[in-house]
Amino acid sequence: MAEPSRQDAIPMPLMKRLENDDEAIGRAYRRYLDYYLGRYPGCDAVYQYEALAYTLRERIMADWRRTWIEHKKPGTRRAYYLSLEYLIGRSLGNHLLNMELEDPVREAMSGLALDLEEIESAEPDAGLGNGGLGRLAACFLDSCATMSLPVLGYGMRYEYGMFRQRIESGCQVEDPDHWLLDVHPWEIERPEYKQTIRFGGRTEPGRDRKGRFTVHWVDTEDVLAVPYDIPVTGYRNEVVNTLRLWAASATDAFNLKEFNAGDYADSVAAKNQAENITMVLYPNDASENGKELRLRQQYFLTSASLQDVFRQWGERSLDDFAAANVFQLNDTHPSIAVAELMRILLDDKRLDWDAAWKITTACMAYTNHTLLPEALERWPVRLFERLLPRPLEIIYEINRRFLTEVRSRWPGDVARVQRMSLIEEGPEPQVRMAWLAIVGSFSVNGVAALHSRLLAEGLFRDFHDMWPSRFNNKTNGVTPRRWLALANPDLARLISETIGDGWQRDLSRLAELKRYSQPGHEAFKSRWRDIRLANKTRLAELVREATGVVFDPRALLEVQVKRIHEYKRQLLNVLHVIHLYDRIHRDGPDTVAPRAVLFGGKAAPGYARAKEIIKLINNVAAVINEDPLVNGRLAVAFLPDYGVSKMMRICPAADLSVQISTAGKEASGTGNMKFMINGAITIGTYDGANIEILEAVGEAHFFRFGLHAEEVEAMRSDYRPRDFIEADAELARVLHLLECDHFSASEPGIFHGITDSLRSAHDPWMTLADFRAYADAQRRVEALWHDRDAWTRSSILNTACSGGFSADRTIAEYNDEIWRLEPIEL
Ligand code: 26W
Repeated sequence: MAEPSRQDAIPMPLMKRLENDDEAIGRAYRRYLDYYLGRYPGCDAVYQYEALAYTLRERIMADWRRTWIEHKKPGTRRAYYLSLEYLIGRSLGNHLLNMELEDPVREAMSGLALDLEEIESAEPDAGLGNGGLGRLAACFLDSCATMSLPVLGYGMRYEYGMFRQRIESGCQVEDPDHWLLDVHPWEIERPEYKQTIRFGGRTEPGRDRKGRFTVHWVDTEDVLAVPYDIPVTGYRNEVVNTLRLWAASATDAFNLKEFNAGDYADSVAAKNQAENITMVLYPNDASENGKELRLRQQYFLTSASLQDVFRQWGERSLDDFAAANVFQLNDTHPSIAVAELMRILLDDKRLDWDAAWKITTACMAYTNHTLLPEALERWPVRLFERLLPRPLEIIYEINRRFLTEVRSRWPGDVARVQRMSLIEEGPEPQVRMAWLAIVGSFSVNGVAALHSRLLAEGLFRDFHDMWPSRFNNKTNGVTPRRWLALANPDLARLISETIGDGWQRDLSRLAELKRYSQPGHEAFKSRWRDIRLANKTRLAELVREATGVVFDPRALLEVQVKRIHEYKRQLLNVLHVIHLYDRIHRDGPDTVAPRAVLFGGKAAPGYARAKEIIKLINNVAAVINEDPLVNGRLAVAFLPDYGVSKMMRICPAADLSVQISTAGKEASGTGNMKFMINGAITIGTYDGANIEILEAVGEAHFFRFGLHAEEVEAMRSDYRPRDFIEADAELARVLHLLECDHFSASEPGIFHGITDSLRSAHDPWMTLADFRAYADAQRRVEALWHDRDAWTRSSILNTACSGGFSADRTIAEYNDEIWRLEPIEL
């Protein structure tokens, strides 16, 4: 039992807000630099950034405390976002925007002859995520704070975030991202709230004094979880929510045992093993690799967070717990929360099973982010048994009771029972984490309309049969603060001058821009184009510095940036690029519209094919960029180390957003939304949120192509790529160029693995089936590009119709239908 701490006994006093004028800010900055950091004005930019961050942080404190006091009020229902990933990026500019401090800070800095932009770029990206799922978590926190919702983020304080990517001889090379090495001024360590997390050991059944059955989990190896709080400011509403990240630390008891045995070195080694838990983010985004350390991470986050919630709950009656707390599980990664909440209620709080289960299933909600079977988490029962014997027992009991229910609903349906069991039988029995999440939650959602429908009809069908009302859709969204106001300040200013402010909190107001796409608004359109051209010029500089490739800012800029994966079909894009190159050689350079094609994205280090795709892109780029006949009509670049800050430079510049996954495979996509909001037009398949983007902007302003999800599945059993090649001489030539080593003259044969997979009847991504449709759609792109006014009109309409893709809309739906929180009033 936690002893009541002193700080809970004394009420938290309100704090005075600090002065926000440029003089006060300048003084505070110098105080931090000189007296706290011991640096002087000519120091490294990173210390200037650090001093400015502290200056800002102290200006966040008073609001942070006021928000916390509201969250702590006994009647306040709160939600907890449990996620192994938060892809935050930089924070300084975001806080400046939210707190309306851009002007005084810029002034204060220029008073010291410092450049704010330069200082901002010294901040390292907090890259605690792989891709879409992690960035979504960060966008959601931003929206929750902006909407004054009492939501706490719980996550992991990885020492090393997503690896840094370099390109060497066309290949990806990974460097560790030791982001905490320099400075991390945003976090506040709170060791007073540490928790103990148990692993291993065994369970001991017994009876308590009242004769009730008990289980003790004993002989465990314990690890400490130490929380670090990061402020999440709302947009101009004085709300500051909290992201609480856990770091692993060895317990003293653990060390002492070894130390007393006289083995100092072993004790240090054991300490390392404990602290390894939060050492590194796993860089896989689509296939789980079954590593023990990963399961340790999942349980560590989940147990620490749940215990932290109970610490705050204190001795209040558990009858009110479910009315006051709701947990949103970001994919199955934290789904062990179902068993852990049961464990706490049964073993620590001494509730009986039915009472505990009632609370658990009233508190948990699960979001699925992928249909790919290889991404579905399963853990070997044997591993579970060794690492988490008590939670496993609880899972067995959940399963026993659940299957009894299935059997009574469908008597004799043995196959159904096998399909639905939380334990997959076989030579190596496995725990199915998605099933655990569904059984233990009152809400299960997908992240776009198509995805949610496919879940209900496919992967989760049996569960949908059983509990149809549990399933729902929450189409993803992105925060317009970061992705428009911050990333594209010139466009943001034009929008505010045209329709007024307010769109930052109510993105549907962008619809007022529609009329400016009509004839008669030539001044607006020409400003729109000028801003986009300036953004493209800036991006071209970045591309040239990073790759040496020269992009003409006036060329059509086509962008595909996202994790490298076969289902996302970067290969289809490459095939088309080769086709453009072939057209230039056959018909002459003047027959194609001038284009710049930008790729970016990381490959999971163990995903060999994804790495080959990066190599292919770089080889194709090298040949095309060097070809004198091409002469700049077509330029291709792979921008290394794609991440949040790179995207903030990229999405305001793109003309064409490439979203070409095999239909039915991309759960939602969120990059597609960032491009749309900034006025790019999408070329895309009928997949994920593309469908909703198309519906919002209209067929005329979206280049749709390719098979639908149903057509893909119908064709799969009889997919004959040869037929497509034989029917399409242009496709045949593209494949020939690849196979005759035109792009691999000094490394013959290196791309045969890729071309063989494209030619295979078993290619799961059916890339060649969509080639012709894609090339035709790209012809439509060219035609529209030649009509400058029509393109501008479509571009404006894309922004104007993007209001529904604000994360604020998504969070409003989560709140109305799942969380049911009241906004706090300050
Ligand atoms: C177990 C390893 C692992 C790690 C991460 C498996 C799967 C994941 C994520 C589900 C990958 C991911 O980021 N999914 C993306 O989530 C986005 C936010 O909902 C969607 O927009 C993307 O379509 C989806 O691919």
